[in-house]
Amino acid sequence: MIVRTLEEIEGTSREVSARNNNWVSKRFILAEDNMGFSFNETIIYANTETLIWYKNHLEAVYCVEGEGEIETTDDGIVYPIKPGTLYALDKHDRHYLRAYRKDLRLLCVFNPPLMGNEIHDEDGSYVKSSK
Ligand code: 9YT
Repeated sequence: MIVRTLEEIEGTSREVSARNNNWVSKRFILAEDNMGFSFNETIIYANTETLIWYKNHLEAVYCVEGEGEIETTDDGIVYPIKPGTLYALDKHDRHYLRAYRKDLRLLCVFNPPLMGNEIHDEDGSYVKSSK
């Protein structure tokens, strides 16, 4: 059984910030936990826009706080995000993630699981994990 709290994660290597400081991710479950997925709480800071393209991962995202939108770059469709909304990047969809005037608090599941130290590279992806 694994039991972890936010307080235990904050200030450790499981708390990872974006290079541009658009987000912080608290990584509850990682590849090393051998669950087959990873599970994070991510705060997307208010009034930010982040280009994301997970070429090597699938991600499901559930919003529990805040308001924002995603815009898929292939077709320009904008999907509003508010508490209770889930989106799943089942086609490795390249997209902009925007938080409006309040921080977005998102619960994120990745398959394959994150190793732990991933931050977005210049095109918004994470490198392929070795697991
Ligand atoms: C929603 C999203 O992908 N935000 C970027 C951070 C990512 N969730 C992570 O690494 O935890």
